[in-house]
Amino acid sequence: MTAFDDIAPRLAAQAIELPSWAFGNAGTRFKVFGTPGTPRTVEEKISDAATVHRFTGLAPTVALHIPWDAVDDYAALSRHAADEGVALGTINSNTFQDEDYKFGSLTHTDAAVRRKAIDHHLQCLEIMEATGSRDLKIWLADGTNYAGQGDMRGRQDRLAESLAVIYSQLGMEQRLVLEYKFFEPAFYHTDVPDWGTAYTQVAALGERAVVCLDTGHHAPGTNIEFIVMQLLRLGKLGSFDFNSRNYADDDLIVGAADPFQLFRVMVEVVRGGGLDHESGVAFMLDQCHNVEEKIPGQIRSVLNVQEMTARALLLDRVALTAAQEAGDVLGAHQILMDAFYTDVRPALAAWRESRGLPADPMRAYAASGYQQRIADERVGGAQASWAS
Ligand code: AFD
Ligand code: MN
Repeated sequence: MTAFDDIAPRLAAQAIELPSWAFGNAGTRFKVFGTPGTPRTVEEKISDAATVHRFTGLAPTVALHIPWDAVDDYAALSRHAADEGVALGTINSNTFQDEDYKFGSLTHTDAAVRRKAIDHHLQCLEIMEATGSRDLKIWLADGTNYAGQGDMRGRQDRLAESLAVIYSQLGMEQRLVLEYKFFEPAFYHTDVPDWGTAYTQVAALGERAVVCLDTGHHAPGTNIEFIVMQLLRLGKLGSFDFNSRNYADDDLIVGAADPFQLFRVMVEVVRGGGLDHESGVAFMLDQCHNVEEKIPGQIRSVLNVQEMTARALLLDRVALTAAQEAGDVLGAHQILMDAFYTDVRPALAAWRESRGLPADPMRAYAASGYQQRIADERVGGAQASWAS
């Protein structure tokens, strides 16, 4: 039986990247609610992300979204992040908010539009040179709303050509991370709808092209942990965008809607070597919280990932394999459930204290006064939102 002390070193190495856009206002097409203290600038977003790291020790890097987080001086922004105790991470492109991209970006029939979208990604690569980022994350809203609206095969071919141009400009230490999503904002077909398409496209590019698995981007009932297993087995799992969903791409706190699914995902991550540094797998959050406060929402999220990772690491794999090979259906299931039902919270709390962190980060943040301070200080200016 694995004891908590045996897994602590692996937990200590865990790093979860926060999205800058999680700290701005978010909402739905019906309403975006603001809250006092919401950042107005990317610097303030980074300060809030760093606060999550300060209370949890789990979130040392912050992903940027371009052009929302565009600045004139990325070296200065990197210094600000370092002063706050974090570093800049993944650069997320955006070809879903420009009028020219109404009918597609990298897949568009007009070569000039495709060129514009490609150039945006090349600008992101230049930013990555300044920030020292490894990953260029590409999520495309490209798709159609009606049968017959577009030639799906021609779009795949143009996508492959466009991605190849971007890939050819990657630095030797950089990666192209292609994210799939089965629908929204397109409602008939999406050009990168599933892991198979993402895999096909990145496999054609080369070894530094990998797949991002956003846990909210699957049809209901999808066995997500099977995709985790397969992409790890193929060496093409580049990153996670963690969140949880009840219905679609709800972008809720990861683990909140279905902690058992998060546990099963982490079991396959551990089994497939995804937790090892050399795997290169990045663990990012991609959440936009509409009604809950942003910073505690992110703290809850990273703690959920930590808790399910701990439970997955406690799984008795020797006993499980023996039961599986013996065809002991209920015994194997029981061994997995024993790990899932292990309440690791007391051990995690004591372990945090032993490392100079608050035993209960949520309670410590609430008592810190940070929320009230930013509400008092951040008066005026335009609060950042998902679209800026
Ligand atoms: C939206 C997309 C996708 C992407 C994110 C940041 O659905 O998940 O990763 O925006 O661009 O959530
Ligand atoms: Mn995502």
